[in-house]
Amino acid sequence: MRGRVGGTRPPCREGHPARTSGFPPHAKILDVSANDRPTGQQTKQQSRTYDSAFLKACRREPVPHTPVWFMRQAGRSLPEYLKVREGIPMLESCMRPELVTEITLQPVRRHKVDAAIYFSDIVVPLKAIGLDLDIKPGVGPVVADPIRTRADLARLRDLTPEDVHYVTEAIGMLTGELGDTPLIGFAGAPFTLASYLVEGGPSRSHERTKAMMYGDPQLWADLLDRLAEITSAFLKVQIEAGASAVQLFDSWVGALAPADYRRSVMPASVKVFDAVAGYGVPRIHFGVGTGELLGLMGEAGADVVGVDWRVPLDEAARRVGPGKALQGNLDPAVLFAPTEVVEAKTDEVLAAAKGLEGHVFNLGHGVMPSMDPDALTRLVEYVHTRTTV
Ligand code: 1CP
Repeated sequence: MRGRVGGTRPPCREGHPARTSGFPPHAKILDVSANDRPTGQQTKQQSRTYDSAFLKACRREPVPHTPVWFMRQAGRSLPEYLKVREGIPMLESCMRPELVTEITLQPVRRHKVDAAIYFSDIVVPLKAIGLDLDIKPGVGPVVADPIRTRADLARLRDLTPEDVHYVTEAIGMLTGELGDTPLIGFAGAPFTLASYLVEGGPSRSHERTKAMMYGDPQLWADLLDRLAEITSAFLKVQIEAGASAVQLFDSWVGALAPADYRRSVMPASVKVFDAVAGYGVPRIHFGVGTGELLGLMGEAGADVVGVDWRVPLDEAARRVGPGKALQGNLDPAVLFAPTEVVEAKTDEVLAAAKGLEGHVFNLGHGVMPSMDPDALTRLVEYVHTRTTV
C-alpha cells in the first residue's frame, strides 16, 4: 500500500487511547502489529498541527515561510541539555519520559524551530527487545554480541508497544506541551541498524556488513526484513502516540552503489514506508552521501527526501523527480564561519530551493556538539525572515 500525503484534511479520530490523557495506560495501547488505523484518520495532535508550515511544506502546499528544524537539534550543543543529562547515561535518559520531554522541548524553546524531533536514538528499539548494547560517550552505539550468523537472527524478536512504553508516555506528555508545533518521530532504517549490529559498533567502511550483504544474500535479506518489522512497529508506536511526521534515518547507506541499494536494501525500506503509509503522516527519508541514491530513496516510499550538502537542491529535485518535497541542505560546518558567510550560504540554499514543490530547511547532516547554539537560533530567524511571504 502506498499512502498519499496531502489532499483533503482527514477527520480527527477522537477518543484515541493515546490522546485521552497525558499518560496513556499501557494496557490500552493499540496493537501496533496490526495496521488498524483506517487511512487518513488522525490523533488530536496530528489534527492540531495539520496547518503548521512544516507539515504544509511536507505536503507540498503553499507555506507562510520556509519551515526549519535541525537534525540532532535535541541534545549535543545546548548547555541546558548537558545540565539535565549530567550523570545520566544516554540510553537511560531515553527511557525517562520527563527527561525526554524536557530535552525534546529545549531546541523548540530556544531556537523557535518549526518542528520538534523526539529525543531518542536509533538503537533504542534494539535495546528494548533485549539486545546487549550501549551508547558509549564519544563513540556511539556498541553491540556486545554482534549479529553475524543465522542463529543470531533469533535474538531479533518482535517489538511490542509495552517494550517501549516510555516512548508512548513521553509523546503523550510532549504533545500536551508542544501545542501546534509538530513532533517528528524517527527510526533507523534497516541498513543503518544492520551496520551497527553486524560491525558491533560505528564503522567507516562497513566491511563486515557488506561482506554479509554480498556473501550471504539470503541471511542479509532475512536480517533486513527482521529489522524492517521492528522499525515499522517502533514508528507505529510513535505515530499512534501523536507524532505528526516520521523520519527514517539511513545515515550510512551512501556507502552503497545504486544497484546494490536497489537489490539489497530498498525492499526492506519499502516495507517500513508501506507499514506506516496508512496513517497519512509525512514520511521523510535521509542519508549522508546519498547523491547517487536520491531517486531510489524517494521511490522507496518517502514523501520528503532529505539531501545532504553535496548536491544542490535544484539538482536533487531533478534526481528525485516530481511529487516529493525536499529537506536540507546547508553544510553543518558553515555554522562555524562568520554570520555573513552563514547568511550567504543560506541564501544559496534558498535560491536552489526556489522552484521546489515543497522545501523544509535543515542542515545537510546533524548539529555538531561544538556548534554555537546562538548561530543556530540566528539561522532559524534568518530563514524565516528571508522566506516570509
Ligand atoms: O551521550 C550522548 O550525549 C551521546 C550523543 C548522542 C545523542 C544526543 C547519541 C549517540 N545519540 C543522540 C541522540 C540522537 N540520535 C537523536 C536525537 C534527536 C535529534 O536531536 O536529532 C537522533 C535523531 C539520533 C539518531 C542517530 N543515532 C543516528 C541517525 C542520525 C544521524 O545523525 O545520522 C545515528 C547514526 C545514531 C547513532 C549514534 N548515536 C550516538 C552517536 C554518537 C551515533 C553515531 C555513531 C557513529 O558515528 O556511527
